[in-house]
Amino acid sequence: MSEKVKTVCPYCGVGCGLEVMTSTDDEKVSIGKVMGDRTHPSSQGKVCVKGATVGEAIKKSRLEYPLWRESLDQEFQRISWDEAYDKIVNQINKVRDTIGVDGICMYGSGQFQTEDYYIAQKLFKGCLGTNNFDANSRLCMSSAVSGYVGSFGADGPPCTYTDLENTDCAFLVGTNTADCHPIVFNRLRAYHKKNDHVKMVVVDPRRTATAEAADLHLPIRPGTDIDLFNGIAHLLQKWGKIDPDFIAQYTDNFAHYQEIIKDYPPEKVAHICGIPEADLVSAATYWEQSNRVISMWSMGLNQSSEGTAKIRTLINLHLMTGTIGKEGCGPFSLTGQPNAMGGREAGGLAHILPGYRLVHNPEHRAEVEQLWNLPQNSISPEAGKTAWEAIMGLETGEVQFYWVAATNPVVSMPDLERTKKALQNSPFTVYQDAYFPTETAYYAHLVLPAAQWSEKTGTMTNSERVVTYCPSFSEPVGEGKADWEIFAEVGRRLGFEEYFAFENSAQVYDEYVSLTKNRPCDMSGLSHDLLKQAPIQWPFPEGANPDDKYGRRLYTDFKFHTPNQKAQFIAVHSRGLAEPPNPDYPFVLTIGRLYGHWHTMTRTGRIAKINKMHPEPLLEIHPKDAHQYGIESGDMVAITSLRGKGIFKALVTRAIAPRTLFVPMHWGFLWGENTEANSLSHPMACPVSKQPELKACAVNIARA
Ligand SMILES: Nc1nc2c(c(=O)[nH]1)N[C@H]1C(S)=C(S)[C@@H](COP(=O)(O)OP(=O)(O)OC[C@H]3O[C@@H](n4cnc5c(=O)[nH]c(N)nc54)[C@H](O)[C@@H]3O)O[C@H]1N2
Ligand SMILES: Nc1nc2c(c(=O)[nH]1)N[C@H]1C(S)=C(S)[C@@H](COP(=O)(O)OP(=O)(O)OC[C@H]3O[C@@H](n4cnc5c(=O)[nH]c(N)nc54)[C@H](O)[C@@H]3O)O[C@H]1N2
Ligand code: SF4
Ligand SMILES: [Mo]
Repeated sequence: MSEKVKTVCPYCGVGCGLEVMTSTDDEKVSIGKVMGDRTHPSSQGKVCVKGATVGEAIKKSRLEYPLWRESLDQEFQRISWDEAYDKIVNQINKVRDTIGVDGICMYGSGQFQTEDYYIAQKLFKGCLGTNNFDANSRLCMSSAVSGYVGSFGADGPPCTYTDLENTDCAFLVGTNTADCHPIVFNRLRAYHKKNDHVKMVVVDPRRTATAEAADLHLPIRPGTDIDLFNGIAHLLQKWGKIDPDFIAQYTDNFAHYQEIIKDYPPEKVAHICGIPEADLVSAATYWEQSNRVISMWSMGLNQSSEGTAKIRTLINLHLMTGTIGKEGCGPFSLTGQPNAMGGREAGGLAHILPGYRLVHNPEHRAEVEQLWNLPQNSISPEAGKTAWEAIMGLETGEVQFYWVAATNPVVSMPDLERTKKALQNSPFTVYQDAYFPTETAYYAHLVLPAAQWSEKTGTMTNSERVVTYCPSFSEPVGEGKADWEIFAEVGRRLGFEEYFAFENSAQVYDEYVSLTKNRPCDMSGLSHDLLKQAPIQWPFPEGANPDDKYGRRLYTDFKFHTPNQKAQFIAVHSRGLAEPPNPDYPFVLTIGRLYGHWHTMTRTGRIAKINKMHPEPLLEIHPKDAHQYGIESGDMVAITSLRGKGIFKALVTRAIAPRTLFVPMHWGFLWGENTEANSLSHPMACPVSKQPELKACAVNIARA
């Protein structure tokens, strides 16, 4: 028997709708062809190579049973779930009784479904009373979150993808959209091609596939985005292309900002950014001549030691020109992971709570305590440990129970050698993943088999706030369980039975959406039953019209979530890179992504078509630098930083700015020798968002 199932792609934050062909033989379901779902509003039937091939790796190399070892030098032994739960509960209780509950940490993921996220928050922040839940989104989206919160008073990307098809100018900064958000890029590109007046500007030190398609590419020096934005603002101000009514009625702090941007004449800015002055003027002219401007960004801005300030200075440009809350306008953060957005909504970072609430806000804590039926002051007023702070806690011994789920930090965390040492110091690491082995399994005491996409039911929210229902349509492999079920069972065994009395994920979802009521991300009108019919964009409060599912942007009334409802300008100068190039390490290394591979390759490394596309990681280097060091394409090059080293094959190319190098992040120690990019990177982070500067570290090179 064969069937067609609708779901969402489990890779990137574009959130493409998929139709998966399944066939059932002897009650065993196998996954067949995967196609785009034409009825999905976000993707309209399109998919990229990752979505199209996802079925091929779902059942390969899976972890089937819980495995345990007393210490990292021993072999794993199979144990039962009962034994695994006992070990977790015993260690949690031991840590609570000895060093206290803040010795317990979870490190989760934007690849959780919202239901997984929600149950983990309830267990950690509510029942246990520690905010030590952070996610890989700390390395990914946290600057976007704090940028929106700072400027608008709440998180939430205000745009919808339809704005891409109604703009006069798309301003893409620090995003290789063509490779990393391909279907969003296709929508924009098709519209751009059809409409001569529409401009596309790309700001990126590399000439990426995205930059190739642009009318104007600004290959700025890494880390000079704030200078560029302040420089554009300087010109707009000088030309009088600002919206004084909008500024007066709907914003604060413009006068201070005006003072700051005086310091940014074009000749100075062009020099700092390393671009021709004429190109800077062209970029500002596009803003000037366009009534509708949409900006898009991802890791080139977020992964920065001044990530929040970068995003807020970009938002400044929208505030001064009144390009927000209107069709074809707005500052649009592209989320990386399939459910990074759901994680934000459910409170899945160490400083936030479900429903876009903040740990530091006493009213927010009280509301959540009440909704959870917990005694007053159950939720700690202190933000928990961020991704990197938890690693530091393992180093010092402050963390004695470390639970990792749906992320592979032994590839993706900064300063990998230090990360590995810290993990070796961990008395108890639980690692919950679908695949085995992965690099992180080598550092775990207990590994738990997770059911993954296609094997568990839940929801995910994409970059434009569209929530899609993802049903289970095949059996978990071995004894794999949904993440939320594992968290709930641990909660029950810790004595919190009444808080985790859920029979299925639909019930979890019903409780979760009730916590969003009257919040900026109100989705209290959603349920699994409703979402089974079609994906729906939030806000979607109880009683919302079910026919009005898509195409709504935020802030159409220009009322923001700050106390006086006004958006806030920020007036700042750049502090530059945390680790600038210097005589010993004269290059800036930037680490990012390739079109075909997904992160640490647990799925895409097992797909023949994708491996053929990208057989190995290459080091991109400019011909001028290559010549100076006697390097030719194909030569092996040793890269060193203060923290570690790597050896990569060179690709000499003009697609990268001189004195800047690029390597992909994907190849951990299981997939290559000396190809761990993050052994070079550093953990220095934005002071507001605590997001590490994964996009830039100082390195030296030599022929290997
Ligand atoms: N194929 C593929 N797609 C993916 C993923 C994947 O693994 N593979 N992962 C998903 C996830 S989780 C994420 S977060 C997104 C990431 O999506 P992107 O952010 O688009 O991807 P990156 O390659 O990490 O970085 C984007 C660009 O930032 C540029 N950059 C570096 N430094 C600076 C700077 O100082 N200023 C500016 N303006 N630009 C700079 C880099 O040159 C790079 O081209 O992709 C998502 N989509
Ligand atoms: N230098 C540098 N470092 C970076 C970045 C960069 O640009 N430069 N990008 C950063 C960013 S933005 C991100 S998002 C991270 C990504 O880094 P990671 O999160 O480490 O990467 P993934 O390979 O996506 O890891 C997800 C894991 O979850 C497993 N998995 C999949 N589905 C499920 C499930 O349903 N349940 C469970 N329990 N497991 C599941 C997969 O097998 C995989 O092992 O890397 C960060 N690190
Ligand atoms: S663009 Fe993203 S969501 Fe769409 S198919 Fe590709 S990886 Fe999946
Ligand atoms: Mo990400």
